[in-house]
Amino acid sequence: GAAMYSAAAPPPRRDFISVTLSPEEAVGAGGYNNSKAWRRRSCWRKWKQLSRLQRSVILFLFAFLAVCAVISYTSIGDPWKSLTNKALDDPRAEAEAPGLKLANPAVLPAPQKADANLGDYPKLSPQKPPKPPPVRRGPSNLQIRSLRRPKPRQNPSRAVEVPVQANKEEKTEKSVISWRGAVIEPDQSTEPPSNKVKEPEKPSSVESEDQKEPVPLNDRQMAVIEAFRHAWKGYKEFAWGHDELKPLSKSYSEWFGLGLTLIDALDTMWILGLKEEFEEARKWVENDLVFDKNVDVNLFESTIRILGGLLSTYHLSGDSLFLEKAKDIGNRLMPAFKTPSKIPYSDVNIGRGTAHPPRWTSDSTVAEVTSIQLEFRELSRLTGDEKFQKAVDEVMKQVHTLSGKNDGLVPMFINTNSGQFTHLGVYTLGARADSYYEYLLKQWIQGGKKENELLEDYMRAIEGVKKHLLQRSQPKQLIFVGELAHGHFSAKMDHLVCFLPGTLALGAHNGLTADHMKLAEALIETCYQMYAQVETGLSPEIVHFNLHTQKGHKDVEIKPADRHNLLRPETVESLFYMYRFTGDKKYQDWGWEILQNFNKYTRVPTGGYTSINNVQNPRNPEPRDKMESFFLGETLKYMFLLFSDDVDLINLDKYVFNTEAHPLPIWVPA
Ligand code: DMJ
Repeated sequence: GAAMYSAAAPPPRRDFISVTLSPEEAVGAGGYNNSKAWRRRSCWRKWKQLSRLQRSVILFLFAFLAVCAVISYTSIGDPWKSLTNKALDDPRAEAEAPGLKLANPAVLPAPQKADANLGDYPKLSPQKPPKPPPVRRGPSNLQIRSLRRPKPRQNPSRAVEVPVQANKEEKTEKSVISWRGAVIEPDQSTEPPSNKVKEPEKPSSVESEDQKEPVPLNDRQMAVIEAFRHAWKGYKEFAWGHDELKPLSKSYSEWFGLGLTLIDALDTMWILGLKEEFEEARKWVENDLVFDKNVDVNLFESTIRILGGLLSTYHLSGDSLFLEKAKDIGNRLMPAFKTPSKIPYSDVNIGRGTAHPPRWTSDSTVAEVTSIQLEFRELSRLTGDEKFQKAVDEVMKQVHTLSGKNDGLVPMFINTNSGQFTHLGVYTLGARADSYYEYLLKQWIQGGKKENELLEDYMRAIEGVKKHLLQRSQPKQLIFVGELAHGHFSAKMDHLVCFLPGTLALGAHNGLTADHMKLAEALIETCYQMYAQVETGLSPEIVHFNLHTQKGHKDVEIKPADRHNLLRPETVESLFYMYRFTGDKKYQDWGWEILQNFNKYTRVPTGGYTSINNVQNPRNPEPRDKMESFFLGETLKYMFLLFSDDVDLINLDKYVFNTEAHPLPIWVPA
């Protein structure tokens, strides 16, 4: 190649000849004047011919041009960037994609559809507590299908508009209610009721009934139906129309002589879909239930079981017979409120229209006078007669302002003359105080979450529980609710207290602090252990928790006087709420264990179930020969609801259960 080059090229210069040429270049070099090699050579030659100064000037110019090029490149990017910012500054863009502008614009691509990025940005409604996972797992409706009920005999939906006292006090402001960490979003609460009373709207469950697909019952629900039928068999055969079955002696006992078990069980039969049994019981109510009797009844017990049972059955069935009976008993109970203080007496003679306190005292029980409100308030709403509501609201108003509370915790007695608490200094969530706390929350829910005093009292009381009554047991560290007597803590807990986890969970579901749900979860575990740690797997009436580790000792200790079981509902009730709100199947499993143990130790072969005297002796639990009405009214009802996956089977956003498990409607705006 060098030879060919030298033949065609000008005389070589050493430094130049050293350039390596490919054959093609050589050809080109020989053949074409405008070849790259030639141009390169001539440029280089010219460069070499320049003076040092000239070269410096040229180099400077090159450098200057390079700087200009960089600057102009940057300014070419600017219109791109400003376009992006313009789009973000556009208020319409902001409206379409709120919050988008706050994102780092540097990383934004060209403007794009606003909602493409929205999923990444949480909506700003932080006051709503996170919803529990939906529990509905099967086809909806059960109640409806299972009701297999008669058509309502009378459509109760005609509106009668009458003013009601409590509604006059309504405050329509929609401010956020807040109490020491409890925040209730106004949107969550229902509209304040109008000041007109309505005949009941057809309950939603009844309305939608015919359109809903039947939900097949599962095996556990079938087992509850079987248990109910077995209990009913005994009642029907040996105690029909009487208060309680005595299943061993195949007879009955009377308390008020008003068919207590039959009335308490009416809505359970409805919910379980026991149409024939329901029809038969209805006939008894129509033909044989007479309140015009010279008999003393306990105001609280007859309100929660009879008035409550009749009202809920009326709502579920739409049958006006039950409303008529409810009005009758409601009116007959009113003399109880004629006291110097307006705090009602414990007993009423429903035939004579007279009332009196127990023989030995003029005191009433606090839980009793504060756990009749749901029923009387609903009776006012249904009848348009405000006297029922006025009477029970007056009690709450007085109790709200009374002294003698301890951080929201109330004593157990109240005097009907003075209207003051008595026997001060003893605080429990068990007998004589329990449902006071339950009804604070439930009245607030019933009335559409607008009666702030009720909520305040409830929240304060739960703080009081946390401050004074909670302790941990040994060895399992179970959180339990003890009692306080004149400053001394006692590790005693009634089974009755096991309503509390369910109530706390209901409050949390209605927007109260999530902290309540945590406590509910801890307490329901404790209530379950009150069954699981006992020989029969059934809880005694009262337990004492161990505060100190002792070798061979469980958390739960039982005193001989406390080892009976009355077939009470509270733990199963709370299991139902916990399952509804969490969907955690363990609660169903615990309830299933309890049902099996009731079957094992309390079932009487000839019909019925019985209370037992000794939960610690599986070989002889010592049957007591009595089936309490709440076993059918509450325990089996809550079992059935616990095993259901249908949240519309007594939807807890539409109904509130009274303390005897009778569902009453939550008041909705007119
Ligand atoms: C029922 O009558 C009610 O649940 C009441 O609130 C407490 N006692 C019994 C059930 O244990």
